[in-house]
Amino acid sequence: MNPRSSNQTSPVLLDAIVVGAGFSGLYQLLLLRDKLGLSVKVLDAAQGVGGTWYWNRYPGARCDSESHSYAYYFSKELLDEWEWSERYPQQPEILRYLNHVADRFQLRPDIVLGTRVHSAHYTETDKRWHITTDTGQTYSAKYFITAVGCLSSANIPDISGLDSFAGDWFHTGEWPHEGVDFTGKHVGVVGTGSTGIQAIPVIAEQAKHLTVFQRTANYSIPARNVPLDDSFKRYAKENADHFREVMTTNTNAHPFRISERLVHDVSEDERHQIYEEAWLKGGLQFRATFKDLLQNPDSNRTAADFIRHKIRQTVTDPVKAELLSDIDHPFAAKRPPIDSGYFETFNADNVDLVNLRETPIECITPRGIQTSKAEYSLDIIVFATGFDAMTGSLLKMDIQGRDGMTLQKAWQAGPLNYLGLQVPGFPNMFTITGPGSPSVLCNMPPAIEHHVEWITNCIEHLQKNKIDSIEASQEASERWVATVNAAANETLLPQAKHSWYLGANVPGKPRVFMPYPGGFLRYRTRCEEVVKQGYAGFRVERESAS
Ligand code: NA7
Repeated sequence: MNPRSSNQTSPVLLDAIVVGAGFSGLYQLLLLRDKLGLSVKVLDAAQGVGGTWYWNRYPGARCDSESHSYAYYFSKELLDEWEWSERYPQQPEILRYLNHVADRFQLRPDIVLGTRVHSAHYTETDKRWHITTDTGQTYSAKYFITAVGCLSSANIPDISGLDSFAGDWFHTGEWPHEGVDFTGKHVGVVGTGSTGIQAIPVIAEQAKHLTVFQRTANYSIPARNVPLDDSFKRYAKENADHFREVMTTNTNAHPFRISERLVHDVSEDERHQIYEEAWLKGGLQFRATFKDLLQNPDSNRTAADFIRHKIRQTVTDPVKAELLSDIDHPFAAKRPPIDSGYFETFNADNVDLVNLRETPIECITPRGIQTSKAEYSLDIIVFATGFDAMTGSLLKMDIQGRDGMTLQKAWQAGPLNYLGLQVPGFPNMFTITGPGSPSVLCNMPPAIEHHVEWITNCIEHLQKNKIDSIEASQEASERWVATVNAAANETLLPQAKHSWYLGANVPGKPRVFMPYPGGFLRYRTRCEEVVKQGYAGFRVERESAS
C-alpha cells in the first residue's frame, strides 16, 4: 500500500505506524520499509531522533554498557565505519551515532518529528489502527508498533509546594537542551539511582554547594572510564562476530559471560582477590564474578560487604560513610549503578548528604526543600527520581484494542502480555522491549535487535499468508506473566522492595515484576520455539474468515 498524501483532515494510510525514533524505532522502520517493502511512518514527540538519548542530557549522562556493545550489530558496514571514543559512550556521542544511523539508511523521510501520539484505537470493521496526534494529523495503519523505550516517562515526585519554588527545578530525563549553569549556585539533587550517581560528581564540581537528598543508599562500582585507544578499537571491530555471539547467547546481552564459579567454590582470600580485580577493572562486569550472586543471599552478602567496605574506605567523614553504605537490598537486586568518582564526591567541602529515611521531605517551599528537620535553601533542584518504567509511556497514550478495551483497564492489575511482545485483545499491536521481555535486565541494543527482527518476521509471515491479524492469547499471556514472576522468585531481585523493576517507585502502580529475569538466551530460545510451533500462544485471523 502506498501512503496517501495528507492534509489535516484525512488520515495518512499506511501499513505500519511506529511510535518512537530511538534505537528501536529506527531499526524497525528500516526493516519494515526496506526488507518488507511496507509503507511506514515513525512518529516521535521530540524534535530529533534518539529516543532516551534525545531527552537525557543531564550532566554526566553516559551509558553503562561498554561502547563497543552499545551499538547495532545488524550491519557490518555500520560497525566498521563508526568509532566510539570512550569505554562508555557519553550522551552526545550516542545521539550523534543515532543521527548517523538515520542518515546512513535514509530513514528521515519516514520519520515525523514533533508529533505526539494521543490515541491509537483498533477498529474491528476495517481491522486497522487509527491514530491521532497533537498536530491534528491522523493516521491509519494495519500494524501499530510501540518503540517508546522502557525508561522515558519521567517520575516527578508529587511533593506539595513544588509550584511555589522560586528557583529552577529540572528532571534529569527532561533536561533543557541549552544546559543548566550551576556556577555559584546552591543545588539540591533528589535521588541516588544510576542517574543521580552519574550527575552528582559533575554538578558538585560546578556548584557552589550541593546537597544530596538520599532516600535509599546504593551500591556503585567504579566505571573506570577511559578514552579508547586504536588497538582496542581495532580489536572490537575485528572481533565483532565474537562479541555478537557472546551478547546473543548469554544472560544479559553484555559482551561478557557470567562466571560459572560459585562464591563458595573459592577460599575467602581468593574471593577477595577476585572482587579486588573486578573493582579495579570496573563496570558492570563486577556482577559477573560469580554465578550465584543473584541467587544465593549468602553469596550476595560477600559482594555487598566488599562494596560497603570500599565505600567506608573512600568516604572520609564517618557519618556520611555510614549513611552511604547503609544499603537495604542485596547487591544488583536494583539496577547496579557504575560511577566516576561518586563516593569521592562526598569528601568535597561543598557537598552535604541528607538522610531522607530519617528526615523525609515534607514539602517544597519558595526557598528550597523542607524536611522534617530543616529547610535547605536552594537555587536549583534536580530530580534524579527515575521513571514510570516500562509501562508509563504506553499507558500515557490512549490505546484501545477490541471492543474499546483500554490498555489502562487491560493492565490494571499489571502488564499482561505474551513474551513482552503482544497484549491479548490488541491485534497487530507489538511492543518492542515491552514489560515481560528481558529488556532492562540486558544491554539494550541486542534486546532491541532481537525484538525488532522477531516482529518483522512475524509481520512478513502475516503478509505472505494473507493473515489479517495476530494477537496474543489470554491463556498464554497469563501463563507468561506467571513465568516471569516465577523466574524473578528464583532470584534475589524481588527483595529490593522499592525497585522500579517491580513498579514500586510509582505510588499506586501495581506491584508486578516487569522485566523477564530468566536470561536473554532462554528468552530468545522461547521466542524461536513459539515461531517453530506456528506462533503457538497467538491467535490469528485470516482474510478468508472475514
Ligand atoms: P532510579 O533508579 O529509579 O532512581 C531514582 C532515585 O530517586 C532513587 O534513589 C529513589 O529513591 C529516588 N526517589 C524517587 N522518588 C523519590 C522521592 N519522592 N523522594 C526522594 N527520593 C526519591 O532512576 P534513575 O534515573 O537513577 O535510573 C533509571 C535507569 O536509567 C537506570 O537504572 C538505568 O537503567 C538507566 P528510592 O530508591 O526509591 O528510595
